Amino acid sequence: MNYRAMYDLLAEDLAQQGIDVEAVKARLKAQKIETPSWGYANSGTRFKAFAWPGAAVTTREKLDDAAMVHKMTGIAPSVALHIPWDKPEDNDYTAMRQYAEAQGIKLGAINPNVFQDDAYRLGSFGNPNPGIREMALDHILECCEIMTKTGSRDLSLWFADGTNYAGQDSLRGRKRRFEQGLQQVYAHLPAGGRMLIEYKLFEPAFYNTDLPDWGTSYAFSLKLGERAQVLVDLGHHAQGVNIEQIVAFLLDEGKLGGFHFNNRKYADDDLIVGTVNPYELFLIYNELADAELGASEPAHTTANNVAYMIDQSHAVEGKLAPMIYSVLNCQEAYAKALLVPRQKLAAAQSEGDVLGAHRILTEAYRYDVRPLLAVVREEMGVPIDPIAAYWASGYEEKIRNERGLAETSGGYQ
Ligand code: PSV
Ligand code: MN
Repeated sequence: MNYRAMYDLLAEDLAQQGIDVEAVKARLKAQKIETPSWGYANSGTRFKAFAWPGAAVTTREKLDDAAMVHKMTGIAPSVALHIPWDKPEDNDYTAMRQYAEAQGIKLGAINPNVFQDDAYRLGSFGNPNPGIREMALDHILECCEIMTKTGSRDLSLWFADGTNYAGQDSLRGRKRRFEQGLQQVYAHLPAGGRMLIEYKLFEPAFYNTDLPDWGTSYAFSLKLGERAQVLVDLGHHAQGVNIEQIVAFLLDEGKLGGFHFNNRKYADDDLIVGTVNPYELFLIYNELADAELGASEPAHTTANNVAYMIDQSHAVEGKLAPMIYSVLNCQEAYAKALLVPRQKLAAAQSEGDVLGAHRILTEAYRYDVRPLLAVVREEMGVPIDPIAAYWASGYEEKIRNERGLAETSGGYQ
């Protein structure tokens, strides 16, 4: 692809639309997507986990892989941790942080795990047994302390809580127990720390989940205070839900804290973002870009503090290449969103020009942004084609030879 010539044509066209291409490039260079430590380890469905040759087992290996994704893309500078999957045997999170920084990345959001222990069969914060609720609280408070050592801003909370049968437990009781648990955590957030509350419509509980939708997370975050915000995991909605509208609402209320990118064509959330519906991803980024660029508060401030994270652990398509692909899909969606001529769009909207407004938006989506991204990457000093560069780097063969086929996932060594 002669991307230079194509870029010149595109830049000329954008100038005519009144879009400052240098400002677009600056925003693209500042974009950040966090990758998950658990995305580099083996995983699968509840029927089978197919081991991938070279998949990471230790947290060091996961950090090495995340650093490689950052090296290829230039926009994945941090990695989310899952505790206890990433708990060091000696509890030395400072050493873990130093190791990550030596690889050129930072430690990101801390994800407590209150769903894997046998004690959590009937839930964590929702559990009818106060002793189990206490155990969950202790673990999450330990995670708050870990945040100070890892330098993490975000405590990312997801609960597997819920019930499977009508009458199994009191729905109002569970709601109140949750409220109490979250309040106790909120009171212990470290200075500068935030609490992100994730929701999921079903699974592993199927009659009800205690945090089933954005409205529930929003209501709790409102009661808790301004350091509690909502985390939108793209996989956790029913098929027809208009996610961009949820994003717009939360932005406007100053309550959008973060994303877990993936794809909702799965009964969980581990498919590469933007592979089935790149237009939807563009529409989500369009809301974000609109808030970022607009002067209206609190949407503007909120949009500039969103934690963009991937939550995918690929089962059949390898590990690093799909992670790079996911980062690039977010980059492409953001690039297109930045090309929307917002004044023109606002004018068409206020005139009630239904089709005109729709066309202005979709024309931006139809731009081929590959030449723009090639130039951005060239200027950032990262490979112009990150996927091809990854395959050519020899990294996949290296980890395959060094690590072999692991049966397990997890553990920091
Ligand atoms: C649950 O499905 C989830 O989306 C939560 O974010 C967890 O932290 C993550 O997956 C990994 O289990
Ligand atoms: Mn998630």
